[in-house]
Amino acid sequence: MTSSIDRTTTVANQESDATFDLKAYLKQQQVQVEAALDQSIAVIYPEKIYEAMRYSLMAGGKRLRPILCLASCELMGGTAEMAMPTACAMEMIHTMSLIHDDLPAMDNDDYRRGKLTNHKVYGEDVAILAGDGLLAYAFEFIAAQTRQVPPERVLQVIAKLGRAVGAAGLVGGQIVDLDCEGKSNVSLETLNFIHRHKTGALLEASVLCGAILAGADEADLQRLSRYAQNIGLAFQIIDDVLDITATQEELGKTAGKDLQAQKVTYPSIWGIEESKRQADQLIAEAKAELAPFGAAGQPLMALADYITARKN
Ligand code: GRG
Repeated sequence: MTSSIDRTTTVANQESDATFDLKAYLKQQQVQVEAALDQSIAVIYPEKIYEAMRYSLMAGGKRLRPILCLASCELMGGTAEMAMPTACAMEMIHTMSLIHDDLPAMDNDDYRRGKLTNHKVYGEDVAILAGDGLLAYAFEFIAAQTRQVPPERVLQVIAKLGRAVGAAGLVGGQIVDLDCEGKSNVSLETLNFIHRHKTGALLEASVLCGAILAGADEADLQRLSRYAQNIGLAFQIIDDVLDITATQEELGKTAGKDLQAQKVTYPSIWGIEESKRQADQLIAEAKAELAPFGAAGQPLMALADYITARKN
């Protein structure tokens, strides 16, 4: 991956078009995604598990991964309809990773998205199963619900997502993160490994799967991959900064957890100001990748800016 973390480069700072209304775009996309998610899972027998799955899935959140998936599909000439089942699957998997991450055996958190965590409401046993249920359903949902896309592209999406979620992705990042708990000598290289996998892999899969569904060629996939890897790392750097600077109300989860656990984070290595500078540099590099797409790249360009401008 190319990143300002490992090298120093001068990047032309691509500006988002001032006429692009990110707030309105996000609102409109969030409404579409919320409606599709709401339709995606019905509460049937055994109600307890479907209720627990829906509790976390419908608890809000920025819906960034589905929105990235829809935006990259549209950038590559596809439609929102083609990408919506995959966009929903991204959110199902993201939500399951949050449920499991919040468990006492992992991060042990009581609040998420401004609500009690899944295990606090339903118990640990049900929360584990709710996560498992969402994970399995995500793949079923893509396979069963995707329309107007050639089957080989759907297969490619399922393979890419499986890789992003497993030991080569989220699970691999999480295990190294757990290994680093209580250690003060975690290197920048290890920290980057953790977050490229734990956070970056699903953000990248969201962007790439949207593009694959639309039939993007290899050169565009490479370009979008570099865009996504850069916004993924910037996202985590800002997440670490917000853990220090934002309140519990703003975050919807316990603030100051990293400091409390004496976790090695980007601000603990670089300080807050340098962390923000590194994130800005990564966002500039991400946006530079979109230059060849011209005005069509505006939504992904503005979403990159949102990564560093967000308050939660
Ligand atoms: C994936 C099989 C499988 C198991 C889970 C627990 C685990 C393995 C991985 C941890 C993944 C994790 C929780 C990464 C953190 C990612 C992150 C920065 C989450 C916050 O994302 P936001 O800010 O949250 O987009 P909202 O609530 O807005 O969606």
